[in-house]
Amino acid sequence: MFFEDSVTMSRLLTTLTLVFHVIFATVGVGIPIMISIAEFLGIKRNDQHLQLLARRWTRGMTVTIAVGVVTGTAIGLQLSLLWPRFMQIAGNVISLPLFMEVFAFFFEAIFLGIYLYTWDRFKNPMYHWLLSIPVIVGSTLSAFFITTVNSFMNTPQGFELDGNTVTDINPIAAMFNPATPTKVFHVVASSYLTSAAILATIAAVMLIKKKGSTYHKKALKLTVTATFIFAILTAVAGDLSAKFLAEHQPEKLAAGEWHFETESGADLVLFGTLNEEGETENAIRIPKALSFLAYGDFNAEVEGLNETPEEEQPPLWIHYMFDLMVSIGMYTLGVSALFLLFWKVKKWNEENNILLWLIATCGPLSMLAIEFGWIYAEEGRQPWILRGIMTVAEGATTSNHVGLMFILFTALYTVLGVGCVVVLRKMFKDHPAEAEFEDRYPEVAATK
Ligand code: HEB
Ligand code: HEB
Repeated sequence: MFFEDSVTMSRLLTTLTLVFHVIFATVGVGIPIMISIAEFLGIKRNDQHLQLLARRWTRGMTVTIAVGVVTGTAIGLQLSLLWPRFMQIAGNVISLPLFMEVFAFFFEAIFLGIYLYTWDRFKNPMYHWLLSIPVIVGSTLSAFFITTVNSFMNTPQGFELDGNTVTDINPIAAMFNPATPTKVFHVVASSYLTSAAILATIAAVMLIKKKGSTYHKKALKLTVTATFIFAILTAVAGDLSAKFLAEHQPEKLAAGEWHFETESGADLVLFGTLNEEGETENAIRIPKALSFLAYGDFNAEVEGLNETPEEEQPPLWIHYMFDLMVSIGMYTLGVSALFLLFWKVKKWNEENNILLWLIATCGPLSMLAIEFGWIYAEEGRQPWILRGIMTVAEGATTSNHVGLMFILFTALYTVLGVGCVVVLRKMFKDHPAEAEFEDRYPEVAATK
């Protein structure tokens, strides 16, 4: 039974934990920059609505951070428990950034604490705004360090392997491996995008429910503009990631694109199905686009999956993960562009329900794209846990109690997830923005 197979169960438990953690990690990385932008513009334009936005977003973030810490700690624990042989090698080489992530987190947490408790304490509010910078730096560094670890799994370097012993360790070379630049860029950009999109969703939903006010209209404009900018950044980073794969992990790109034979001027295959002979059917083919995506040249040669030995090929279903991720990216870019366009042409945005609904879908879809992106990146590395060095099966524990752990952790995440939603809803429902605005800025509220 698969329930007793320790490799399968270890993979399932790790997947469950990461899928859950990444929701909170993404928000933890992206919301600080949105808070900072809102506060900065609020001070510059003397706009109390924007300042209130920053305050309320900060309050919400403290709740998601708490969950992020618990799930992050669960990952740390599980890494040693479930992947002891992997950690034996990786722990030696890559423990520096693993440790540094904890450091970055403390850095972020300390400044977030100061930020939270020093609103209205400075004569010049810009000093308070300055405190948001170390929060951004801390959370983005957190993503940087942890992503270097993941990059290392894809392109391991910075050590020699002599049987089972690791020698010649160079932690800096391990951290700055070939996968690091594109992965860090794409992870950070997509976290910013997703956070902006989620905040846009909230504003749009409030306006659809006609519970919206000036506060939510301003929130909508700010968050959709940010969504647009970060969607462009994410697309640029994604393009660079594909070029990285073409050079360093061709089998991941080939499996993701259903590109089986090496050829120049390779077509890009979108969606479709595979028949019994393993041929692609019902797909949209964009001539030569894969060559362009991979090398910026329509006639470049792209390595096919057939060059990789069969037992080292990633699963072919990751094709759908890639296509869905890219489609969502294009969708958020399109919707936010449409909104900005109409903003210039006509000021009927916040009353147009169709546009509001389109924006409302961007947040949840972006979060899905994050999950699809990680699944693509991780499944695309299979069967390796350390590409070319150790397979997932070799890295796993042989304990047969993982099944029980799986049940316990599922229960934990259910409680955390439900708790988080309940607390956030209570926090914001019981204290609507308009009421808080009137409390805080009675003179301004009276004139508007
Ligand atoms: Fe993590 C936490 C991010 C993965 C471990 N993270 C955390 C945080 C963040 C993050 C931001 C903080 C909290 C909040 O803010 O919310 N991560 C991240 C990302 C990723 C990750 C982006 C990718 C997916 N992690 C991870 C992994 C691991 C981890 C893989 C393992 C190793 N985390 C962690 C921990 C924690 C966290 C442990 C808690 C805190 C401390 O540091 O202690
Ligand atoms: Fe992404 C991953 C591309 C969009 C999120 N991506 C990934 C990859 C690639 C890509 C190639 C792999 C890498 C490696 O493995 O190294 N994308 C892309 C493109 C696009 C995109 C081309 C279009 C524009 N994404 C996107 C979006 C999102 C994302 C929209 C969200 C929001 N991704 C992602 C993630 C991941 C990916 C999270 C995982 C991590 C890495 O980087 O890897």
